[in-house]
Amino acid sequence: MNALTRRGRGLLVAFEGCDRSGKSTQCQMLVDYLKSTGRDVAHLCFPDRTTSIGKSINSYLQGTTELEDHAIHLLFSANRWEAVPKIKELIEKGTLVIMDRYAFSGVAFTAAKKGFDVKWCKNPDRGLPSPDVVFYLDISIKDAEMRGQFGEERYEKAEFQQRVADIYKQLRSDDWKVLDAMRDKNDIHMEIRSTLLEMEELCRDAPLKNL
Ligand code: T5A
Ligand code: NA
Repeated sequence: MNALTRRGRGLLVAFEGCDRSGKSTQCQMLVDYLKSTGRDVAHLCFPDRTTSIGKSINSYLQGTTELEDHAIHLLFSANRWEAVPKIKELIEKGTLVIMDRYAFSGVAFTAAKKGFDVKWCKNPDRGLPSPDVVFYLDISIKDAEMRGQFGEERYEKAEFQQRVADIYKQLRSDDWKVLDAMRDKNDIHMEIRSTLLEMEELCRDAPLKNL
């Protein structure tokens, strides 16, 4: 039997990277592929702009409202915490949970602001389910800027994105798979697929950890 169709706990997978690195493209390709194999899969996005907290985040990102920097950081974290019961339930029933951004985005984007350190930024997310694997789409800010619509939302400025990239570098650990985001999207997808198979084999009998 293919490892991706075997029963057991689900796998928690996160995609991270600077804006326009191709996260949503790869999440969608992976979700479509897994569905085509008959696999039970859930696709989550953070921020989840559909909840009441998410609606406040959305208007902040679009520049319609202003929020104090600590306050918006806590809202991004709260927006993940409100999804935890669902994430745990999905993982327990064997679902592969694919997340477009997660806590590392929260840390990287706030710590890139003046007056914030990584340690403070990590605190509100402590205790969240830890992803089994983080796919980091690595792109230079110059290349990201060449892609569509860079510059429309609040954080989409080259200088700020460079600081975000520097913080992501500090956050990387051994469970991160760093992918060259400038390759053809199908090549990136194939690498993600094969890593996922390996990870599922490794994590099947281990409990989900916490951040
Ligand atoms: N944020 C988020 C915080 O500050 N704190 C937090 O806690 C969280 C969770 C919104 C903002 O919120 C911040 C970070 C963000 O600034 P979002 O909703 O994820 O986050 O942002 P979006 O604007 O939706 O998405 P991104 O800008 O991050 O883009 P993606 O998803 O990385 O890129 P994608 O897939 O949309 O692709 C961008 C373009 O590149 C092309 C695509 O077709 C598209 O045109 N492309 C490729 N081109 C060539 N080769 C490839 N391999 C390509 N892959 C994609
Ligand atoms: Na996206």
